[in-house]
Amino acid sequence: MKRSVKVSMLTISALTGLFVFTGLSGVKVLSKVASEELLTNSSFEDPAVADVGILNRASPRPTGWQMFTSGTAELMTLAAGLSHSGNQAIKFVSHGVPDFYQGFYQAVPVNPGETYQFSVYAKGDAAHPLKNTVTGQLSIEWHDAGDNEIGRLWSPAWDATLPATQWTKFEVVGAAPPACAKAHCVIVEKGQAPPVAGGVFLVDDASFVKVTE
Ligand SMILES: [Ca+2]
Repeated sequence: MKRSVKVSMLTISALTGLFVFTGLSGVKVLSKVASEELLTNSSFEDPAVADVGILNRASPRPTGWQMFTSGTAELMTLAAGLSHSGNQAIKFVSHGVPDFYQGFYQAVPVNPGETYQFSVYAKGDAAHPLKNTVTGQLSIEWHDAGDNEIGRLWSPAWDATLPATQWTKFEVVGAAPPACAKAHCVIVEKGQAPPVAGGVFLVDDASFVKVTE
């Protein structure tokens, strides 16, 4: 009698174990879907460059990303050997021109009402620190099907206090508004007055993912 009870307890326990295991496995699959990377070339490894960190304006642009500037030269380049992961990062070098800006963006299809997170890792350069008004920042610009901007979210900015000895993660999270068709994931450097030329920061491992509750 006693023995039979014990066996049936074990059976229940085994079934419970199986149920938990299946549940965990289900959660794992869900979280994998939720964190699917929506950016192309998010680690800036394509194309591979031989540059070892010295600014080279002739260096190729990163595949999948669009560059923009306020009219100044593009002081942004793929840099090898200075990465957060892989071998390459993007190196931004500041201008001394008041109100300059320069950056990269990638356009990604999104669904209205869904929440998305855009993040990057950034790092300073001890030999070429950012000075005065020079900052870096992320934004998500929501666009409708006609490519009109219908909203914009900003991450915290980084400035002269950005650590040069470790990578710091920056992120911005928000829901795509009604009628939204695309998100522009923007990494920008800005300087008001007076910015100081020659300050450097690196950016690597950009990520744009759908966030599930
Ligand atoms: Ca990389």
